[in-house]
Amino acid sequence: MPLARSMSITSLSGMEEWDEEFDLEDAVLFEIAWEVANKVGGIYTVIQTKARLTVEEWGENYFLVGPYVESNVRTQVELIEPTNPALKRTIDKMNSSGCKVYFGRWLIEGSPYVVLIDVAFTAWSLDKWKTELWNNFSIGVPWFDREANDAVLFGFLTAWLLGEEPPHILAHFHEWLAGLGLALCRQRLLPVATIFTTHATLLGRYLCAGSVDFYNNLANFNVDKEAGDRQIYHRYCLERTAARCAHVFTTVSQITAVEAEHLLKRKPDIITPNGLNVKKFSAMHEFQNLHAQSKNRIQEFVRGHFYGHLDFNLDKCLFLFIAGRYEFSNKGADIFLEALARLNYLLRVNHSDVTVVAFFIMPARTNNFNVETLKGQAVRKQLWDTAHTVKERFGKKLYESLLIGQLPDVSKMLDKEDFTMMKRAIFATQRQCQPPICTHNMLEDSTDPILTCIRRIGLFNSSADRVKVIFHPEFLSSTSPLLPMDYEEFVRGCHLGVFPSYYEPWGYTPAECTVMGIPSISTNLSGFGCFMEEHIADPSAYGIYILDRRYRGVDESCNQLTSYLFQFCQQSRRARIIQRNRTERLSDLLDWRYLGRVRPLTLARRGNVHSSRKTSAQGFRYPRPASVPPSPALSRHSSPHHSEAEDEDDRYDEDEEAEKDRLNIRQPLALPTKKGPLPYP
Ligand code: G6P
Ligand code: 1S3
Repeated sequence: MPLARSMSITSLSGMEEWDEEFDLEDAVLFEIAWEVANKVGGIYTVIQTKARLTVEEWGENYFLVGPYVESNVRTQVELIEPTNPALKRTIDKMNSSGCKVYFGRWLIEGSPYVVLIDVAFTAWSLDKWKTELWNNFSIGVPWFDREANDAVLFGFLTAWLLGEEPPHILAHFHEWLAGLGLALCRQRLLPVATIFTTHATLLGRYLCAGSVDFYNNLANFNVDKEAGDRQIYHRYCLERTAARCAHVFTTVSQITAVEAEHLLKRKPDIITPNGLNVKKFSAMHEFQNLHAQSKNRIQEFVRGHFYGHLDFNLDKCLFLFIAGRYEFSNKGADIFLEALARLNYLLRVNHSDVTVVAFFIMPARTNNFNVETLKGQAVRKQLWDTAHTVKERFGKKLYESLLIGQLPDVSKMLDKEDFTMMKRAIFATQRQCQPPICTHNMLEDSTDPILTCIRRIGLFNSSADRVKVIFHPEFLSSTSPLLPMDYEEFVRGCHLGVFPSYYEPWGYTPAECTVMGIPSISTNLSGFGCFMEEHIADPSAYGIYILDRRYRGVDESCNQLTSYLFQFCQQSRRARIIQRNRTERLSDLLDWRYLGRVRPLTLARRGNVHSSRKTSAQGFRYPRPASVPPSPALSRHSSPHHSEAEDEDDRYDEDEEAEKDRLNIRQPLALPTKKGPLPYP
């Protein structure tokens, strides 16, 4: 039986002495994760956004520990000599014993120190450490699981780093990939106070991705068998060991706490919702301007992508998107596509003049952009250049005519050459095929879940379709030749983020939308959705739509999603602007500064908590916007239902509305001083 199962979590071996001598000045905080300076998923965002505040709090005594990945280090890390003498001695010793450990500053806000471990360099120890893992924990890791092998190397090297010359150490480990280091600290009786945060359970992720009624069967799963059936038993053991051994076990949402209790067999001691590093603009209109600027850039891309088929009004075009790790059903891409097909039907039968372009930003295996997509942008550029050249020539003739005191003969301003140039450019826009769905050449095109679903529902970007789909199977980058925007710019330019996840412990994507003032759809199975439902009286009035995936069947949820989307498409521009203002006002709620980060010191001082399972924001509730009339019949602005005509005699002035809301909301949220009270009672 793995040690974790038999080890009592209250046996805080090695900690008693540490607790007695505890002095804040001496304490050093290590935060250990595979995603330190290494973007894989959401944990990167947690650590990166929290860094500035943690550095403010811990100063020179804060160190992040992650894997050494050369390409990341070249672009994100400045390597320097270790600043802490004890840590320097440890790193020197490890390096002279056949390891490669680097020290540097991660070039993000707060510039935290990072210790980066080259696990591959120590692969020669793998067999020895696996034997030790088996002897001490009864966990056997198969040779072919590269990720688990890395986790073993990373775990032993982390424990070596922490155990060599331990000062008063608090070590916060994230997710199973980093968890073995924690278990080793406990097994070796190191005087290290440990915290383990799970951001998703392995089994939860795997079970949800299959055809399992997950939430109704949480208590009934035979966890060992389920893990074995999916060939992840060894990974599961590593995860469960870390959760069981930690002095303090945390997770990011209530829903994942329940999941962890059943699947990892330990109830989290505290729930720590994820925050963001929110930057507020001094003027409200500033983020609205940014929306307009970014939207223009997306429109440019769309002009190129749909060249030859631009038979829709871009001014009446709404940009929707889903983004994240490519887990087709876990992230709800399946029901989003189905709802888009239904929306397409509704917009068509209602003769709507709105066109929806839905972007899917989910990385998959590709061998680069496809020719047709690149050609689209080239054609657009050529048209732009042609228009520019003709404009220059036109301007020159006009100028010369004015110089000699004559009004120009407009019919002669464009000559044959100009017309030939323009005709040639127009001919180049002719196209025999439909605008592509996918921007890249997919390696698994015929089996790809998004493409397969699109083939089934028939959303092929045809002229008659009011809903167009663009699948960009790569994360966005400002250096892309196709869509040169980074993710933040892209989100700002969109109208609605759609994240109908089935499995989502937290869900950063809708949170990021919120702080940028972009409405979003999440679900009551996501940590974020539940958190917002708990803390906001009328979430949809703030542009936070929460889909019911908990108590409804898939088809019903899909209908609800379709109705949210259809209602959103019926909003006037004015209503969208007001809604964005409201959404943006929620950003304080998601700021690390007010969200009460995991205070490792407090947790560690408690040694171990007797499970209270509280969230740091418990009790607080955002009121509905003052300007939303209480009766649903009058509540036009809180509901996207109302029509353009209704807007004509709109009695809400945007500024007046903002002022009412400010008086209602800002007051209770008067921001606390650093040491002052949190806005949550
Ligand atoms: C922002 C800009 C406005 C623009 C509007 C477009 O609010 O400040 O100038 O008209 O965005 O909103 P829409 O929802 O149509 O993209
Ligand atoms: C996980 O990343 P994911 O997208 O694989 O951790 C994130 C940070 O806690 C969380 O937001 C997300 O729901 C989890 O799924």
